[in-house]
Amino acid sequence: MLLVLGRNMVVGTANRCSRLVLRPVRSTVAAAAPGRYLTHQNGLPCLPVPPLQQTCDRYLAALEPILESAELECTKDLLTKFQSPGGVGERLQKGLESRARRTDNWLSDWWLQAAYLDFRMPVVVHSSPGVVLPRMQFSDRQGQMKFAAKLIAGVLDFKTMIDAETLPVEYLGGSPLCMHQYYQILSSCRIPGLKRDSVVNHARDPRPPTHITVVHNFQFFVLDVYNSDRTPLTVDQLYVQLEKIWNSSLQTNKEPVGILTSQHRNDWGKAYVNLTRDETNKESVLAIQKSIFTVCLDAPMPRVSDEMFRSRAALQMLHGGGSHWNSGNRWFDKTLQFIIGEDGTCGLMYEHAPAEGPPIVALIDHIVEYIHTSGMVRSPMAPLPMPKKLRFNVTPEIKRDIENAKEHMNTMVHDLEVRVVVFDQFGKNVPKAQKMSPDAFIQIALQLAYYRMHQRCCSTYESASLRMFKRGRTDTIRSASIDSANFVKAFDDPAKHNTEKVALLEQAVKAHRAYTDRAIRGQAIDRHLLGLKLQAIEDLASIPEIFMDTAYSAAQHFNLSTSQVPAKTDCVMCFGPGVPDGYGVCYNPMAKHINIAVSAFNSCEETNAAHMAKVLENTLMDMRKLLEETPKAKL
Ligand code: COA
Ligand code: HC5
Repeated sequence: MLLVLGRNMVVGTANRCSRLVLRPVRSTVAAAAPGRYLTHQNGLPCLPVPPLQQTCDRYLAALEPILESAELECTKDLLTKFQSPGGVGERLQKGLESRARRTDNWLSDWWLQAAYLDFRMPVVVHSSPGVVLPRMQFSDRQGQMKFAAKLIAGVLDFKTMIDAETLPVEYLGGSPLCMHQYYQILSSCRIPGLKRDSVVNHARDPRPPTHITVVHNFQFFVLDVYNSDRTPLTVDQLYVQLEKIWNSSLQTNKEPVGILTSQHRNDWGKAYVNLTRDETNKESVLAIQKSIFTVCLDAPMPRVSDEMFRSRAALQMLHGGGSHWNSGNRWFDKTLQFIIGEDGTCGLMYEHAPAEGPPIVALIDHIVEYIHTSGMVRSPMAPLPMPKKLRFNVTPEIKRDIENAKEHMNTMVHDLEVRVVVFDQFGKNVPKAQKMSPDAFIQIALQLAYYRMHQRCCSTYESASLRMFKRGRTDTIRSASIDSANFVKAFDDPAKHNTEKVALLEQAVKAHRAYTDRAIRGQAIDRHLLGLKLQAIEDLASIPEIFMDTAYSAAQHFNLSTSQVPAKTDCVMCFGPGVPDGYGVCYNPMAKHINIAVSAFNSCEETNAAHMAKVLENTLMDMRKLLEETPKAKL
């Protein structure tokens, strides 16, 4: 079973370019046997600290397309001063280098704090991504529960590999990747604090959890998913247990205690203290936090056209539709929440602190394969105990916190617009045929689409994996470059010849791919700059001027926040914009089509997700047309 399902984990084949690849399990189960995990991890290189001058030079180049020249001159002076011999930069760089010698990864703990645990905005919309699976073939309650049972069995099957440390090692650009994140996604949960959050992981407890939590009609249940002989419950057994849960949570008037987790983190931190003062509540919260994962059996959502189905599903994954729909049917702090509706909607949302998208997507690919290969095998039905309902005592104060959370959630729901499109004109095939990196091609199309809508270039974030390094997370590929700016300004200029436009496109794509290669090898600028800033906070009485500069805030104001998350499954991932006047764009490029989700805030006059999605589709087609109609310039 492990081998068959394991083989399905292959998400690509080794190639000369950088792409996440799970090595076929037949050869790697042996290589990744228990105990080998640590050997593998210990063999990974440590994240380097890039040279100071290199980062300063590249930072200046990255500012060029997004700043006016007068501002740029001012920043240039600040940078010269910063990196002068014996100056502040040198001192901080030495501090960072020393930190790198003392730790496995000079960045990862800082990154976890700065990007997640210190971030006080709600995790809903502002941090937690969603994954929308293709619409499943069920349209009633029985179908919903049968599917949930299979999904749970699929996750438990994946967990067997995690527990046995036999997960195949992933590769990127020919290099083995850090597998640490896979061990962080089950049995873990975020916990709110008054000023800073934390994450707990119970997977390595002396008695690791054997239960999941199931939530239906805002009521939480503990479902033990292992038999007394430690074998996982069969799909059949799980189905019977889910029916019991369903039938004992038919009331629809329960207080949505889970909606508290959607609040601003400081508010939730205060409400948490209040909630957990009561012993029963404390035990219930602990049971959710410790559970292996959560399954949300959602109430039906408003019907929409087939065209809008995935967009509505994306919203259901990101926020649940508001307090009148499914937003109370969640525990947003839970690392993994699978969400299943009655009408074939399914997907998940995950709390981002412990891991990036790729491990989550590998799990999804595994579950989908599992669901297709496993039937409802009838197993002998020894009676199982009734899943335990988690009780909450709701005092007037808690009730008030819930009402505040509901109101705030509904404001967020009204503000978020998401448009999912399946761009079906081409996928990775067309850029590959043009000898271009598909990811770079899509990123440059995004640059052009933004320029067409807003008549300017903007600071752009694309996630790059740092998992070539021990405990690596991400760095930023700044897709707005001098080369992309030259291209987007020329594209709609009738005075320019097509051969020139093609040459500029080729140059922009090449430059993007080169940036990507530097980023995944730990030579990008954003995390280094963050490290220098945090080192300054630790070492100095004042923050260096380069971080107080308006150029620095402009560079951090990512109007385009983007990420490629490839999957074998025909799914789409989504997340909210990074800034009030920005877009969140997540895409899954398949061989012949691209699934794209674009988000924006309704409260911002200038942005419009549906319009951006349309412009992006047109732009992709225009770029192909240009390439196909223009004879290549002789170089
Ligand atoms: N000519 C022909 N083919 C090319 C090519 C070229 N010039 N350049 C690349 N290709 C091919 C590659 O070989 C690869 O082939 P495959 O489909 O057989 O695997 C394919 O095109 C894709 O390569 P490319 O589009 O260049 O992108 P990538 O797969 O290397 O991905 C990143 C780039 C930045 C997405 C990747 O490096 C990364 O970091 N991924 C992780 C991102 C992440 O963590 N996201 C989630 C954050 S929560
Ligand atoms: C299920 C996949 C979700 C992708 C989420 C993602 O890309 O998060 C980025 C993480 C990072 O460190 O780059 C952050 N981003 C949403 C701002 C792009």
